[in-house]
Amino acid sequence: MVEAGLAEGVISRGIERGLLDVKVHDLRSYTTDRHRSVDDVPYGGGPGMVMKPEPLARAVEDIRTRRGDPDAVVLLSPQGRRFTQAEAVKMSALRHVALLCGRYEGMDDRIRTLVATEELSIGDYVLSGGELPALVIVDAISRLVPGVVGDSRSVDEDSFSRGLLDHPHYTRPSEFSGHTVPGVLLSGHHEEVRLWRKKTAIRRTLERRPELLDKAALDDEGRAMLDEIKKERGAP
Ligand code: JBZ
Repeated sequence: MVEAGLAEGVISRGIERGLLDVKVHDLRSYTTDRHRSVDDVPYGGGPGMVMKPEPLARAVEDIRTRRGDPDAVVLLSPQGRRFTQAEAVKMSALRHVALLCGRYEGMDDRIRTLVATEELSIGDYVLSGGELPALVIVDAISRLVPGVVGDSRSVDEDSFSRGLLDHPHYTRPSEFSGHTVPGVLLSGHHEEVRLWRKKTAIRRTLERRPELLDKAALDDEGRAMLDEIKKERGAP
């Protein structure tokens, strides 16, 4: 699952260009028993299986030996703090990150206390393992590595780097199914386009994710736009 995700899109381009180096470790190759078991029954009983600590600990030891000490050993788990764009920015400055993916009902907690340096979750929904969260994190970090995304202006303009939702986008044709493109975008007036995009981004954020506006660093112009939008909408 992880190899398939790494072989596509932005991540695979970053790897091809030598800007990223991602290695997947199969926990079964760190087992010693005949059945190559990575899980066992839970102490205390109950349904489901728990990941054994030894294969994970040996895998991280192998990483330390072959590739040097990681700057962070991140355990992916629903109990972790939320992975946000701010976390992605911090992690993109690190040289070497190990991501530990669980399967089954969970992991022996001694991996968290003895091996991991952080615990992260990508969001509040039930997943069957940490592999997709790990890919999400690799994708978010990779696009912040200089050169991975062709045009760095796209990265700077990405919705959450400004703390706001994105403005609407349009391309040709100018009329589709009876719906036209906002005239300002066809006008060629760059300053008016800039103002329209900024205001629609703020309006959408207010309508859909108002809590983001509390943290967004709006400049004087943005705050004036927000006041205007609130006036246009009438009493809250
Ligand atoms: C995550 C058992 O392994 C899991 C299961 C669910 C899960 C993770 C790992 S990481 N959910 C999340 O990021 O929310």
